[in-house]
Amino acid sequence: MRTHENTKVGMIGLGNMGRALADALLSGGFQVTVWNRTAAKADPLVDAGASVAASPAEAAERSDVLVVCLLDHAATRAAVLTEEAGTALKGKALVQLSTTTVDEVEETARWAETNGVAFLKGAILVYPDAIRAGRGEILYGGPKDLFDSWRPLLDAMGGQPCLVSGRPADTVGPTSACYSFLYSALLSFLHGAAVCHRSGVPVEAFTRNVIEPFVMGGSLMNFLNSAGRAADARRYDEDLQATLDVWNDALRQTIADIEAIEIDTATLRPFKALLDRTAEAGHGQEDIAAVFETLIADKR
Ligand code: FVH
Repeated sequence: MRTHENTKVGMIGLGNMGRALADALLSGGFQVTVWNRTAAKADPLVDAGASVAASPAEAAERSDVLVVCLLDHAATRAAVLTEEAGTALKGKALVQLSTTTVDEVEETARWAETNGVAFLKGAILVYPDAIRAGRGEILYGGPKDLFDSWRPLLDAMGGQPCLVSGRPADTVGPTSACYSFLYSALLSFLHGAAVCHRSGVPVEAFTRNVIEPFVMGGSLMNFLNSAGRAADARRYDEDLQATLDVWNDALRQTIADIEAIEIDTATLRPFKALLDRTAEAGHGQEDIAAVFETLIADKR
């Protein structure tokens, strides 16, 4: 029976996220061997009980499973997808947590198969502090028996592992969808913060008095659930609360107001163009969720 204490984990990459993963594994009682291109980043982890390998292949040699969290696929290819590491990992497992594209996941999967290495692709959706606190969501793709057999390790790295598919590359779609939402939300928040700042409202007050009740009070989820149901059904005329034309006119006024105080509206103009195109396509008197039809119809 594999226990935390007798499971040897190799951790490749000690950037902001890799260090958090290594911290979480050490806190979970695993035996951790680390490698990083810039060796000094390993020092605090050695103080916390990790040992250091001279190369990724040596970390693989000394481990049952290798967890990779490097900048990208190019770094992974250079450091991990080598003949030496392949030989050292034969019969063991690789967990790739770096952000990569579908083609790159498939290249890693081919490398793993060629070398007799079991492979899980993971996609991290949270900041390092959430991983350390055990409330970090990570999506996984790979064989279910592999996911299940490494579950204690995956639980230790953030506490919220979720298997989305038996195919490693299938993690990329939901991850891109989540990042698309996150980038829009974060950049839109910063845009709102800039508008408040220019209007003399402290960003902290905007966050506390406007955004927090909107998010925590459930209004945002109401908007999202309603739009999601309409998109899934592809029906935009049921339970109509506000027409797309009304949303579009309010956006026109919002852009004019924000331009008047000389804050850039670059984040809003693509949304206006999307609403205009959706209205031109005949959805003006329907729900704003009809934008979904424009998005799946073309790539302009
Ligand atoms: N940090 C986060 O919150 C996000 C959450 C969402 C998912 N990401 C992904 O995690 C991967 C690593 O991100 P990171 O934040 O840890 O990134 P850095 O702190 O910049 O560390 C990068 C590590 O990669 C090493 N590295 C870079 N290039 C190479 C190379 N050519 N050969 C070997 N190693 C390389 C770098 O080494 P060093 O600069 O310390 O020597 C770091 O270990 C990433 O895919 C995010 O999208 C994190």
